[in-house]
Amino acid sequence: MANPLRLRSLTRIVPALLLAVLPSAQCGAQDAEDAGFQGYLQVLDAKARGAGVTEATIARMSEGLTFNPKVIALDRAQPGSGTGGGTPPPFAPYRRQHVDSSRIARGQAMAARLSGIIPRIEARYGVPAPILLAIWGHETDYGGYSGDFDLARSLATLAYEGRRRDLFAGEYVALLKMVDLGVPPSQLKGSWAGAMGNPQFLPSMYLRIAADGDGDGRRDIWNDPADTLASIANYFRDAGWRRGEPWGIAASVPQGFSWSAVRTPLAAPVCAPVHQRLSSWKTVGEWRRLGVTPLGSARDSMLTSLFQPDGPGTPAWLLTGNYRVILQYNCSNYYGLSVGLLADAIAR
Ligand SMILES: [Ca+2]
Repeated sequence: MANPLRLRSLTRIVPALLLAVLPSAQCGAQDAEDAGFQGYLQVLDAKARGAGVTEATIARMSEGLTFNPKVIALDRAQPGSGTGGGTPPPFAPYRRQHVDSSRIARGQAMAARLSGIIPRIEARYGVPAPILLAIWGHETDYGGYSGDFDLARSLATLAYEGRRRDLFAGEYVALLKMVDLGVPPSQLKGSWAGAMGNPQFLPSMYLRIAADGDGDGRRDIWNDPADTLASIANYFRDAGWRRGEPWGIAASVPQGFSWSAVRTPLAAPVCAPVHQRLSSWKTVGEWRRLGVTPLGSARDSMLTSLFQPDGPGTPAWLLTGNYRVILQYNCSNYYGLSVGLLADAIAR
């Protein structure tokens, strides 16, 4: 089973600027690439057949499919696939960009518009609606953009290129299974890395997690807000969101606080650099004894880790296990914090 943390990190929206600076197609090389690609499509077809996909769908989806060099260029431009390392950028500008007044207001307007269905979804999955809306707001700006790459073409190209062949071959087969389940192929557009719809699910995630929020028998994560929220909620419940627990709480850290004493001794099996920036786990009561004070009410027995992304004298947070669930959706501390803060602002 592919690791969902890595899957999520592939689905970031890459600035449109990048597209503008891609080299123009090198025709000879591309012809050779296309020939190899056409051969590889037969391998994918066989995999799909082995997984029980119908012949009609296999033929329909692979017909006329071509290699997409733009997808490979975008993949190679990803953070972590070459450049990177060094000091992390500051959080404050990220926060200003993602937790802005417009995104807050539109989240609140969406909450008001969906007030008829929200209580049912919250009761069923145990995840607060502001968290679901904040994810939706981060992923696609509440459906404002969800990508227009042809997903069959993107996934087959990434599988053919081979850096993560098993992962993307599996996603290609999952995409075909969606068609067998009745999802119209015209719907299958998304990010260059294969994420689609309001919650930016990969095909395997759609098959496993997408939910029917309005009970019409379809799981429409592209157009239906109820299905969108229920699907994100189902993801969170599945990832271990604890009902009734916050994601975190702002905290004040005393001057001269000794960070070295609270450094985490654990190396996370996945996404280690992200988890490494968070302190060891302590109860709120233990943090209080170290002089770290929650800025609001917090149960003394609640287990949290401390994070002060921009260093001494800047905002800090005590983060619960639910914060780590947000990281499972997209493994980035700034994403996680920004989702939590947007959710708090929407709830206000
Ligand atoms: Ca539905």
